Formats: sequence, C-alpha cells, structure tokens
Amino acid sequence: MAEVKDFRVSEKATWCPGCGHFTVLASLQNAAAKAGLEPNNMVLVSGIGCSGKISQHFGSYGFHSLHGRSLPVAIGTKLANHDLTVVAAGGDGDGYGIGIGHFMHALRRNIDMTYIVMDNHIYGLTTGQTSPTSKRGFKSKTSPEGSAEEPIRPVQTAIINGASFVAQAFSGDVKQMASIMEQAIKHKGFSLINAFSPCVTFNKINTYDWFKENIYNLDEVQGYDPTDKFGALKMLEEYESVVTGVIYKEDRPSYHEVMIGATETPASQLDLTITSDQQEELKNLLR
Ligand SMILES: Cc1ncc(C[n+]2csc(CCOP(=O)(O)OP(=O)(O)O)c2C)c(N)n1
Ligand SMILES: [Mg+2]
Repeated sequence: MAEVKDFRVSEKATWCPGCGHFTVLASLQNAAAKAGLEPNNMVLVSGIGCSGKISQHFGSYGFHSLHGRSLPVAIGTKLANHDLTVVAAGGDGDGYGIGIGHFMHALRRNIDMTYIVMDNHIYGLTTGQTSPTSKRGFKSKTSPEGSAEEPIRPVQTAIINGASFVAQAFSGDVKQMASIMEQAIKHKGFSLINAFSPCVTFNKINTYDWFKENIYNLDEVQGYDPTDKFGALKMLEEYESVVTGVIYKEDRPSYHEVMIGATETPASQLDLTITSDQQEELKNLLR
C-alpha cells in the first residue's frame, strides 16, 4: 500500500515561503495515502496559476492543462477510464473566472471526481489582480479604488447546481483539510473543496490571521447536519466566506454510471473498432 512519501517528488515547490498552497499539497499527499490510493491509479489535473503548479509537485500521473480548463481534461480522463481516481485543482481565478462554465456543467453531471479550488481571493501568478472571490471594496492593481463587484458564491452555487459533496477548508488547519480531502476522494460523485489558501505576497487583507479570527468551523458546531440541504444553504447565507468543514453531502449516481452508453468496463478497455458497415452508417448520418 502506498505511503505519503510515494506521493512526493524530489523537486522543491517554487511557491513563496508561507504560501497556503504548500498546505494544500501536503494535505492531498496525506489524504491520497489514507484513502488507499496508488500513484499509478490516480491522475491530478491542474489549471494555470501558482495553484496550477500543484500537479508538478505531486507524485502521481498528472496533467498541467490550460487556464480554466482543468475540469474538461479531468472529466475526459474519468469518462475514458472510470477506474482511475481523478482530482482536479486550480485557483479561484482559474475555476471561478475563466473556467466557470466548465464548473457549472461538472456540478450538474455529478462527475465522480474531486475538485480542489485553492482560493486566495486574488490572481497570484500574475502578481495580484482582483479575482472572482475578492470581496467588494478589495483594492488591487485592477481595482485601485476598491472592487465594485459582489464576489462569486462558489459553495452555494455548487450545492444548488448539483454537487454531491461540498466542503471548505483552510491552509492554517492541515488536519481538517486532509480529513476533508480523504472524505471527498472516497465520495462517489462530484466533490468540491474550496480551500482558503492565503497568498502571503499579494493579498494583505485575507491573511492567515484574518482567517483565524473569522473562521466558523463546522466541526465545532453541535448538531450540524450536512445532509440537510436547506439548513446548509441557510447557514451559508451568513457564513459562506468563512465557514470550514463538510457543508453538504448526498448520495446520487455519478455520471459514468448513468450516461448514455454507460458500461461497467471503462471505455479505455473496450474494443471500440467500428466495422466498415458502421463507418458507412456514420457517414450517412453526417450527410
Ligand atoms: C487564456 C489565459 N488567460 C490569462 C492568462 C494569465 N493568467 C495566468 S494565471 C492567471 C490567474 C491566476 O489566478 P488564480 O487562478 O486565482 O491562481 P493563483 O495564482 O492565485 O493560485 C491568469 C489570469 C493565461 N495564462 N491564459
Ligand atoms: Mg488565486
């Protein structure tokens, strides 16, 4: 059975010292080992951003894709071979800006995969622009007078549109983050983990201290029921930007089990050769 060290690589990560993304990487390495995964049966797909570098620093199969495109690559991977464990990861800009369309469709299809958004409320790699999760009033290079926009609400969006496991974690709490990731990986269906991962270089507002002061940790809330959808949505009205823990979960068939042409054998193992008669039939259909 694989150990944490099997999910590590020899090169050092190039993130700034103290970057929250280090904790996301370490938590995922822990969670993968605890969930009983093997590096050769797992694929980590990432987008572009500081966060997107995670696939280079993780010891499994990986794909460093295009900006905002980790989900289509991850979904294609899962549908081609549903025996693989697929994890996608990227930033708040990557997932909720340029990639938001893919996010919406992955939710409603309940693809069996885990999506980790390393949410630092800023574009880190491009040196500090306002992102879709920056708060109203947030000052940056692109909003020097303060952002006039409301932030996206990724967690409520995920629940309303069909994600079957929704959680938030914080890079200041590696234990909770690793535990949430392990649960998400084991969950059958689309799991979103919005991970608060402070950018120590460009975001001087949403710092570790800011999160520590403001976090509302569901693990400490007695009687919270993550299977109660309306209870979760009501709680999020007040706490979405600071709550951590497992917020919502439900059991629902995942896409590869119910899609048209679903087979128990992964597509990658099927003989997909088509006969010349079938080729003719296809050509006629397209005429
Ligand atoms: C198509 C395209 N548009 C824009 C960019 C420039 N770009 C690179 S990373 C990035 C945003 C990064 O922010 P985020 O996704 O939040 O990741 P972080 O660096 O904060 O981890 C942008 C706009 C790009 N690489 N490709
Ligand atoms: Mg970011």
